[in-house]
Amino acid sequence: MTEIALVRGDITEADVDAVVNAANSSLLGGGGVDGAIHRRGGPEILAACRELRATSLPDGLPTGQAVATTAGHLPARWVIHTVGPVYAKREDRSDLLASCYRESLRVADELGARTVAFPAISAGIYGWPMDDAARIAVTTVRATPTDVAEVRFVLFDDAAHQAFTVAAG
Ligand code: AR6
Repeated sequence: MTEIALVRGDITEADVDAVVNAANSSLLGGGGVDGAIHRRGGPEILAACRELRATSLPDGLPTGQAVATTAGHLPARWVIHTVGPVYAKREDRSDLLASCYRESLRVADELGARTVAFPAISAGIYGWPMDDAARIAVTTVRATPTDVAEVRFVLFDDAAHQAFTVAAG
C-alpha cells in the first residue's frame, strides 16, 4: 500500500530517495522546478543529462516518459526526470500527464526507491489548471501498482496544496 503525503515546500529540500523533475524534452534545464533542481543539485545532474542525450536519448525524452540520473548535491539519491504535456484547451492530453506519474513510479521501482517526491507536473509553465492536474496526479498514483512506500507531493504554494488536498479527498 502506497502512502500519499501532501506537504507545502521546496522539492529540492525533500529528504526522499528520489525527487521527480518536471523537465522538458531537451533534459538540458529550464525554469520552475527544473531550474531549481539543477541550481541546487549542481552540475553533476546536467552532466548526466548530457550523457543521456549523447547515448540513449539523442532526440530527447518524449512527453510522458521518465528517466533517472544522479541527484548531485540534493538530499535525494536520484532525480527522475519526466516531461509533462503542455496544457491544450482543445485536446485532451490527460493520459500523457498520467503517464508521467506511472512512468516515474516504474523508474522508481527499477531503482529500488521507497520514497518519492513529486511536484505538480505541468501545472506551472506548461499551464495545466491546478485542480485538474492535482486530480490526475492523485488518481494515477492511487491506481498504479508500485513498491514505493511513500509518494510525497511537494507543493510550492497554498493554492497547489489546497487543490491536492481536495483531490486526495
Ligand atoms: N518545489 C516544488 N514545486 C515547485 C518548485 C519547487 N522548487 N518550483 C516550482 N514549483 P513548473 P511544468 C511548482 O513550471 O509546468 C521548465 O522550464 C510550480 O509552482 O516547474 O511541468 C521545464 O524545463 C508548479 O505548481 O513545471 C519545462 O520547460 C509546479 O511546480 C517546463 O518548465 C510545476 O511547475 C515544465 O513546466
